[in-house]
Amino acid sequence: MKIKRTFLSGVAGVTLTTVLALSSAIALASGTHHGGHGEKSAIGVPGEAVDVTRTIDVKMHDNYYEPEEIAVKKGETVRFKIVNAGELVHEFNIGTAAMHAGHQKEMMMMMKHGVLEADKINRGMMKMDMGNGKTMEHNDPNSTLLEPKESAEIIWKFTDDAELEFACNVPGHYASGMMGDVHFE
Ligand SMILES: [Cu+2]
Repeated sequence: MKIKRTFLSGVAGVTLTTVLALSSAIALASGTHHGGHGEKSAIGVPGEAVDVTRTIDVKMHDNYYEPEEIAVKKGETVRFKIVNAGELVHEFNIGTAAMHAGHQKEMMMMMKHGVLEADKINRGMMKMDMGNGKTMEHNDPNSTLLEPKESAEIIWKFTDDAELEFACNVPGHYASGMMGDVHFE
């Protein structure tokens, strides 16, 4: 995906249609490489409590995770116990680099609309229609967004050994290094 971004910025003069056609061809190629039908399925699926074989404690600080990296096995169901030990809002989100990049834009909008503040989440506002039939609700099973001192659990089944990262997409946090790799053993 880093290659794609560089590619896009390098061909600013080419028509948008051409760029889109080329970049989707690249996306398809990398999707095939990971053996999945699109990135969404490759990141895994929400897990069942009965299948949990391991618990990983994750502490979120300003602005880094403890641990910095995570190792899992393909097919494993992991319970993540996530605590926000920092003084800022943080997110724990399992996805690909491209998914995180997309989510960062959404979070930027949330901050712009006052839904998200540096140390506060205005959850009531998340249900508001943004005028396009969409809300800014954040209840995806692969992520949790927490205020300072809040905690949450995510049970996740890693179905594919895709190139995954856990990351915080609160504006500025990913760029300052609040992300880590998911390694497959
Ligand atoms: Cu953060």
